[in-house]
Amino acid sequence: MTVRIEKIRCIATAPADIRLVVVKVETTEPGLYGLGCATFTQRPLAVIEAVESYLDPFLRGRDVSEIEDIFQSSYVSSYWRQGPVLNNALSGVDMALWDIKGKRAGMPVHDLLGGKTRMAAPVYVHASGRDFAEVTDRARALMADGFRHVRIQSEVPGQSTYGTESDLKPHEQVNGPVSPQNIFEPADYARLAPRLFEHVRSELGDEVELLHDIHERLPAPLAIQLAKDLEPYRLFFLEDPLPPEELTYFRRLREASHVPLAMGELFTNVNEYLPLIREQLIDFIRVHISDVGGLSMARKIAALCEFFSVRTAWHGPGDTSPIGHAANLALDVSISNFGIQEFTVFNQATLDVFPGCPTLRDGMLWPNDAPGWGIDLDEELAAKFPYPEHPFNGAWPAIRRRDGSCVRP
Ligand code: GCO
Ligand code: MG
Repeated sequence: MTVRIEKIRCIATAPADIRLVVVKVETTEPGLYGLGCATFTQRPLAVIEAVESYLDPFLRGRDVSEIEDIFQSSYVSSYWRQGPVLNNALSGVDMALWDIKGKRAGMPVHDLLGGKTRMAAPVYVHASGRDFAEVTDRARALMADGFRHVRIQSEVPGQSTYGTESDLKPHEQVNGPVSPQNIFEPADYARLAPRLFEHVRSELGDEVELLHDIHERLPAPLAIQLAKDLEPYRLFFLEDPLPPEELTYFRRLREASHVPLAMGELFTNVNEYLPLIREQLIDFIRVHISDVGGLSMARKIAALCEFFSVRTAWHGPGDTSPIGHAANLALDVSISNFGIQEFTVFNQATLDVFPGCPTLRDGMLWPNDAPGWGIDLDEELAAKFPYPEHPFNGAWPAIRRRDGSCVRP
């Protein structure tokens, strides 16, 4: 019997104080529903509006089995397309439909995708600190916990440095003159980062895999200089060296340095990642799966990358719901060109709100074998973690240079 979409709605929750958006697709079959990640933490209310005011009326009554056609028809239903708001809305529905398909088939999503190519996905986690010694200590503690891949970031003294405690918090509204809270000077950071790597390598040896995220904060010539300066330290990868606005510069970066490059958490449009993959200008694709439109889109990207020897490193920050992490993981364990998985450890409240989360053991993330994502959402509990108070609903305040000009991103 045909099972149809009855209603599509959003659940807004913040069990780790980070705004998450989860889409629930309810069906005509009693008790059968699917969950999808639609988290765009800087603009969550816009995504909720896109889902509930546009996709819900557009898709009610559709046969839940037709995932690809639902994706294609929703995608063009706005005529203008491929931005983060609409892609996240699409992703919420798309992942929920994969969840439903898995539940109907009695299979986990990784089985629907062809079955396991590995038991679990090695992950990298973050070690950051105020100075080199603190970063080293934290990395050492993570290694003792079984992690073999660690991203290291150190604070530029007196500046707001990405990936460290000093980074401007979303709730800190700094609109006045530059201050230690919001200042960032790219050249100071670009001089510091190689010294951090020299220190950490000499302390921790060669076996641990080290990663680093520039977070698009450097003008292109400085990004090239940093990529060259980091070469002696054998990085697993250097992440997001340039912003999406400067993709034409990748060719020069590639010619100048052999550091493995990972790129793409900000990508939303196929014409951003396609040239980089086709020309083998990057080594790892790290799009945020909900920002490119969901699992249907990401699995095509993974397949495309396989033929160009580009490996995956799906974006896995705290602003990904456990459903989004499960989608990352379903691909990780079912494709051949998996590279590494970024992971942010779930806090207890998240584990309680989302029963069935994948588990972490021996530096790897292990999927469960329950049908669909194998993850549920306790709506009553989720309601106990509303979005925290915030002057502009999660949007980021500006980071500025000494002269007051705005730094990307
Ligand atoms: C990462 C990312 C995140 C992003 C965040 C934006 O590599 O994990 O850079 O820290 O900044 O996901 O909302
Ligand atoms: Mg990043």
